Amino acid sequence: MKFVDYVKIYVKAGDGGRGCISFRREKYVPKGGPDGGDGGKGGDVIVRASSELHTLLDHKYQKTYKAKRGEHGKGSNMKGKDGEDLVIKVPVGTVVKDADSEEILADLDQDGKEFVVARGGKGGLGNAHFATPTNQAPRYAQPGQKGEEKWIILELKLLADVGLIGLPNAGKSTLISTISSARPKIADYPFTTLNPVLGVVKYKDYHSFVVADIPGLIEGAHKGAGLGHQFLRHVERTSLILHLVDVSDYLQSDPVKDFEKIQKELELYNPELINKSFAVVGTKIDIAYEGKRLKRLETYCKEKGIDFFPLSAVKKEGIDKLLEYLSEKVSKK
Ligand SMILES: Nc1nc2c(ncn2[C@@H]2O[C@H](COP(=O)(O)OP(=O)(O)OP(=O)(O)O)[C@@H](O)[C@H]2O)c(=O)[nH]1
Ligand SMILES: [Mg+2]
Repeated sequence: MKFVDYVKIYVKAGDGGRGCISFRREKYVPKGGPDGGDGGKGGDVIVRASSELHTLLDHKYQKTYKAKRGEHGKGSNMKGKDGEDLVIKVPVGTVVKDADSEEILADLDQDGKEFVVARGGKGGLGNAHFATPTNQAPRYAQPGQKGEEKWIILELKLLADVGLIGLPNAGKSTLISTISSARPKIADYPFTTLNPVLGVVKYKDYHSFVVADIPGLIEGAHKGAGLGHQFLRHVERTSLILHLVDVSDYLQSDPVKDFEKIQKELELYNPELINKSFAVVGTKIDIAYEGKRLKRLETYCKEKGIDFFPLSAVKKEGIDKLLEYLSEKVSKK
């Protein structure tokens, strides 16, 4: 299934129906009074969160949503039927924004939560409302009001407790596969994971929590390098970031520089991200024989007071310690 987490759509609520101009015509009643009915109300456009959906894909292809108009009023004081509301279903975690002002209109963070993005126009009053002692046969009725219309942005921000970030190949997908039932693709080339993947983690008697595997980041991601930083929006709502750094002997790079590069990208994307609580994970220690890079990162984290967890997802070393830490942290959020 394709993952789409950002769409811009156009919504138009239904116009109100026209009020009716009509006069009673009955046998033996020569001059009947006005009996024009009111127009019906136009349908609203409603955005509703549904746990059955996991992507905004449908809205990538359908861009325009129009609710039904209200019917016009009729004679004999008959009110026009209200237009039906139009419900746009979106995944839980979708934020609705006004496309022009970028103002957040609603945060649909629970199943069933909904928001009226465009209100239907009121129906016009029929001429029956306008009879006065001096004008008993008004030839006037109101038009219906226009339904609201606007461009809106739907942005899906996954609801996870812990976000896994790091350079491509750092071992994010391998870790989430080891600790949850999520099975993202794993391979020894960069950008294997193209979309965020969620996994539920349950450790001992602790409450379960949700981890998100975020596609790999590289230097310049904020300018669009690699897959860009577009997936970082999913990290914004996590309570904890786990920054994975490959410390194996197979890489030549300085692990501290690798770490700082990605921290810089986080900051450029949203300065609040680096104030979030986070911990560093040194991955692939089963192939850190000499352990120089591992030591370097470990020392750096110690100096900076950063929580550090060396582990091997493949050999399942260091996993319990990390899970205990995460379970504790997440339960205290
Ligand atoms: N020896 C060893 N190899 C590992 C370990 N964790 C991951 N790998 C290997 O490292 C490579 C990359 O792992 P992935 O889990 O796909 O890395 P990723 O961070 O998800 O990569 P992207 O999705 O491209 O960002 C794969 O070949 C894994 O088998 C580990 O603990 N030990
Ligand atoms: Mg991956």
